[in-house]
This record gives sequence, structure tokens and C-alpha cells, in this order.
Amino acid sequence: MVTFNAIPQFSCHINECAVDHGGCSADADCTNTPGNFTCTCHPGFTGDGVWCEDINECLFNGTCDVFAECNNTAGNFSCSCLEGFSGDGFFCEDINECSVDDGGCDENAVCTNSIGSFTCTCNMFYSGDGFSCMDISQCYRGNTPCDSNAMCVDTGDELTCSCNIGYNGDGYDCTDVDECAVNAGGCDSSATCTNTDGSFVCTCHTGYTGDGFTCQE
Ligand SMILES: [Ca+2]
Ligand SMILES: [Ca+2]
Repeated sequence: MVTFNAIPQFSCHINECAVDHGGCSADADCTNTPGNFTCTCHPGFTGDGVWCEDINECLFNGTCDVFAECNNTAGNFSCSCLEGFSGDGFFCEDINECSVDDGGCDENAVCTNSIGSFTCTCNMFYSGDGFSCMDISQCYRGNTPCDSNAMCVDTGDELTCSCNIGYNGDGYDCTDVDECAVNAGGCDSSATCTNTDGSFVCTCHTGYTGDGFTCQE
């Protein structure tokens, strides 16, 4: 605060604050007193009154709750709770999203509250983001339309069947691939290729040794 001593002969008559705010900062109060006047920074500002600067309250620890955002303004500040929290910004507490409508999770999901957030997790045999879960249990329930030599994949939207390795077909009807029909299954020229259900074997001719793909006398 700055106190000015006015010129004595005018001291009883002059309101120094009436002219140019007494030279005080725009962010200060100018107070006329008998014989002088004072400049006092507004609340939320610091300085000598002629010069005033906003106090950034957000730089101080504990101004707002740790789960709040601090917003500095000229002469003031505000605190607002982060998303997922409720309160006045000086005190914020976690919102238990699961307490209302199960957090909006799918009826076949579990809602789990966490500090500042929550999660929805689809139940077993259901697939999705937790807010929408689709039944993928058809393959497990044993009523699959797939061939016995096919793999069943239930995406929830649809069920797909794909033949196992060694079988050809659309997944609903799979037939064994005769690997020996093409290039003798890659067996050695001194070996016999034998097709089997879902696979094949290479057997070295009598008098030869090896794994069937390579045979030596
Ligand atoms: Ca401020
Ligand atoms: Ca929460």
C-alpha cells in the first residue's frame, strides 16, 4: 500500500482519487483521506497499489482438491472437479457410476467402479465393449452346424465355420485333402506317400532310411 502526502495547501479540498484514479493501478482501490490518499490492490492482487499483479492461486498446493482442475483468473480463481468426480472443486469425490443403471453396462456385463472412472466387462461367453455384449456361446453349447472337422467361431453377430488344416470345404462340409495327389506330398522319390484322414505320411522304401521327405540308401 502506498500513502501519498498531498501538497498541504490543497489537502483539505482536493480529492486526489478523482483525477486519474490518483495514479493507482486499475486493479487497486484509491482511498481519499484528509491530507493524503492510499492505493490498495484489490483482493486477489498483490503489489504496492500503483502496480498490482494477479495472484496465481493455482500455483499454491492445496488450492483445489487433488482431483480438481484449477483455473486462474484476474483477481480470482476457480476449482472444478475432474470428470468422474463430483463436488465443489475444493472437495471432490469419486462418482460411483455403477450405482445408477449399472453404469449403462450391457445386461450381460459386470460394472466395476474405479477412482475417477468405471469399466464394463462382458460376462463369459459374451463379447463386446461392455456396453454392448453379444452371445458367443453357440459354439460351446454343442449345437454347432459346423462339420466335425471344422473350427467354429462365434462372433456374436454370426457364427462361422472353417475347415481344419488338412480338410477342404465350406466349413459345414469338410473333406480330407489328398496331399499325395500333388507332387506325391513332397515325399522323397524313394518314398511312398500315404494319404490319411486329415494328413498324410511319407515312408521310405525298403532299404532306405530317413524321415520320408529325405531317404538315403
Ligand atoms: Ca488469480
Ligand atoms: Ca468412479
